[in-house]
Amino acid sequence: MNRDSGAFSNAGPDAAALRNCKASPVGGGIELRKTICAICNPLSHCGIDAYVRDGVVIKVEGSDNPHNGGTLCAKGAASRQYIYHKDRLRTPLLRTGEKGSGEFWPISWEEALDIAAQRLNSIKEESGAESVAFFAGYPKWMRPFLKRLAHSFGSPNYCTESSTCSTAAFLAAKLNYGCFGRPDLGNAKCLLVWSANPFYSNTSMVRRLLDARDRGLKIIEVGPLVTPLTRHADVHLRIRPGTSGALALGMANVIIEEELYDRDFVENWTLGFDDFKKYAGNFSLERTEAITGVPAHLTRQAARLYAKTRPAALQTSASPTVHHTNGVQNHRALTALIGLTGNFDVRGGNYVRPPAYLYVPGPPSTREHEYEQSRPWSEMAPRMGVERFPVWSRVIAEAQAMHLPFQIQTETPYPIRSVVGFGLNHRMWPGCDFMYESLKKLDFFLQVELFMTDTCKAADLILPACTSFERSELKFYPEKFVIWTTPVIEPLGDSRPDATIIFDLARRIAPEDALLTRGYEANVDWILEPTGLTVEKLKQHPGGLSLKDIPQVPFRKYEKSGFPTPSGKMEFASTVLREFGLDPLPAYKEPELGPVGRPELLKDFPLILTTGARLPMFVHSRTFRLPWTNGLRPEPMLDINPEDAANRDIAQGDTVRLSTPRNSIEVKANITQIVSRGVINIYHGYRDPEINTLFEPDYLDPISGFPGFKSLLCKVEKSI
Ligand SMILES: Nc1nc2c(c(=O)[nH]1)N[C@H]1C(S)=C(S)[C@@H](COP(=O)(O)OP(=O)(O)OC[C@H]3O[C@@H](n4cnc5c(=O)[nH]c(N)nc54)[C@H](O)[C@@H]3O)O[C@H]1N2
Ligand SMILES: Nc1nc2c(c(=O)[nH]1)N[C@H]1C(S)=C(S)[C@@H](COP(=O)(O)OP(=O)(O)OC[C@H]3O[C@@H](n4cnc5c(=O)[nH]c(N)nc54)[C@H](O)[C@@H]3O)O[C@H]1N2
Ligand code: SF4
Ligand SMILES: [Mo]
Repeated sequence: MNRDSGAFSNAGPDAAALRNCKASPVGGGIELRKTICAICNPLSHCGIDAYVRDGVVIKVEGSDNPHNGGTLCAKGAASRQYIYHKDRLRTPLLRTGEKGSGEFWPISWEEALDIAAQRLNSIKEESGAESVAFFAGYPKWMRPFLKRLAHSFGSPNYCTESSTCSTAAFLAAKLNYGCFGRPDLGNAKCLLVWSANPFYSNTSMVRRLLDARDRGLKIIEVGPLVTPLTRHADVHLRIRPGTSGALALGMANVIIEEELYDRDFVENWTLGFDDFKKYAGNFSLERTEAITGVPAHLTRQAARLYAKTRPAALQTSASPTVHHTNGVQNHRALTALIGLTGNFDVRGGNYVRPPAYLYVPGPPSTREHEYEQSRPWSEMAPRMGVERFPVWSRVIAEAQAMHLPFQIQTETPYPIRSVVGFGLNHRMWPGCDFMYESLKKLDFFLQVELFMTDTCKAADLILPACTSFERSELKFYPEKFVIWTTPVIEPLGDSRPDATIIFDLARRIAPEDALLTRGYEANVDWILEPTGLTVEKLKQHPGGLSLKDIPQVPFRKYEKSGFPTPSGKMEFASTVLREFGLDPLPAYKEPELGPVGRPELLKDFPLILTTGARLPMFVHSRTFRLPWTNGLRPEPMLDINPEDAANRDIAQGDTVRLSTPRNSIEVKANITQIVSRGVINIYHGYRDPEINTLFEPDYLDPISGFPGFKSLLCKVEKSI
């Protein structure tokens, strides 16, 4: 297929050409300094050339970092607006008014750290260390240090934004395989993209994807929305939100019936295949079509294409398939297709590589996970939510943050009296008003943030953090590249890097941890030890270092050591789920508040709401405040199909009321074919209206605790 030469063109400059075409003059007091952008996720973190004059960033460009090769997205291009925004916190602030009033008084760092230590240590003494929860929001770079701090303080309650992102997908993959394999895109001949839209959510992958397409890669896309990927796809399976499990079982049924599966792998390396085969047999193409809305012939075509084109890889997403009340089982069903077709840990399939650092696959491997867990679980109180989400607690080494507001409110089995939040955004939670009220109930809420957000207003003490431009951090890239960044400017005002704050707190609240008290760089050196790298060595390469002579990780590692599951095999029938009395097969259940799950609601709420499909210019709550990015969509909008709009007399740009059984909000209508009839799509994270008030706080998958953000009955009416 010919690629358009428009917005998604792959014709990026190579590194040498890039160096020659730099427009910005260097000299005359302008210096070029290298750093990374950390506005979006750690699989991106593009290299940046920052032009600095008189200690101020005056311009940014994409650097020759092999990951982004000179490119930046709209958000990264707006970095100056992010760094210098008027809402940036510049000094520690102590609450003086009522909680929520936003009245604070500036104090010094010494005072602030002493107050924090005094409050945290006395709550620990009175109620136990577990009554302090530590939380990291979407920012991730401080996580290993924060987790260690929590454990060394004595609290098992370290949790993160990943309680709504990626971890449920990881959990599902772990139940099936014990580990997780990413697509080996460079060698795949077919890519099954199951609910991911890299054109918006992972732009640095797009060049590689289009290169592979030029080499003849077949693409199958699964997802309810039309995306920029759709025009590159050979088949698009446009499912009803929340029905991935049924579609995957329907595809598995075709693959098994037509004997397209990998008999050798299935016979030697799997557990529960016969039961799986029998169960999948219930998902005839007709029944699958009735559930998912995908025409039978397309499901068959996709199943054949994926199973017959070897090797084939599955690209899953961190969130859309698990943002449902049936998410884990759906995700298990679709990742089962990898083993069924013999594409697990093979060249061009889903390739398992040990983690390097912070979600980036290696090699080399660091000691990140060993570092984080400074105290065994057995020496701490049970984690919050362990009874409610026992499977999560067995498999995932964090607490489930969706339970946090419940335990603050009920104080059962023990009270949570304090939260130490790094970038905590209450609007991330379903029923975010309930989360906000819960935060206000705390005895001591310490928030470390870049900006004065609404969540900050519920805090007792706010500490100002700084951006990636103002700090040093360790960053590995899958392209065998590593960088220890040097701050390109001084931290704004009195702000400090999160890591500095953590190590300063550690000296006051975890003084017996001999490693933590040695400070940031010594801790990074400890983590780096198996790689042979040190911070000192990395400092000699301020632009980053290419890692040479790293041996290739072998394929089919299970042939040597088995799968890291209880049975040592890939588990179509999960031993862990069986142990907890749950269905061991990836059984399909309807989304709870869906047209089949709750037919009695259909009369009043006839549409299906899916929230949070990514937009290229926004990252959750972060970039709404930047003029360049916000200018691309100045007002919140919901996407509605032309027929649904016409039936409701709604015209483009009309103000409409979007309601669920819990709440309703007003927003503008965007009439578009990207959603099918019956589906409403809206971005999340807006300050006003608050999308997540539409969800009950307990609208959660009982296995993972993940919110059902992407399937919920709703209605839309024209506002009068
Ligand atoms: N309805 C709906 N809700 C969703 C989703 C959805 O699809 N639909 N998606 C879910 C998913 S997958 C995710 S990942 C979450 C997003 O989770 P959130 O944690 O809400 O993400 P952000 O808004 O990006 O970041 C939170 C805060 O971190 C602050 N911050 C940024 N950088 C730093 C830093 O370096 N240090 C510190 N201390 N703070 C910093 C930002 O200013 C921001 O206020 O939302 C979830 N919520
Ligand atoms: N620009 C930008 N990039 C981001 C982020 C951001 O906020 N902005 N957030 C980052 C984060 S935290 C995450 S988790 C990732 C997520 O990013 P992606 O993995 O790309 O996920 P989405 O864009 O939410 O959704 C991708 C597609 O999933 C499909 N989908 C929606 N509902 C369903 C469903 O019920 N079933 C199936 N099978 N498919 C469905 C839709 O068709 C949608 O186009 O993006 C990361 N990158
Ligand atoms: S926001 Fe854009 S420039 Fe920054 S890391 Fe993400 S993709 Fe790269
Ligand atoms: Mo996410």
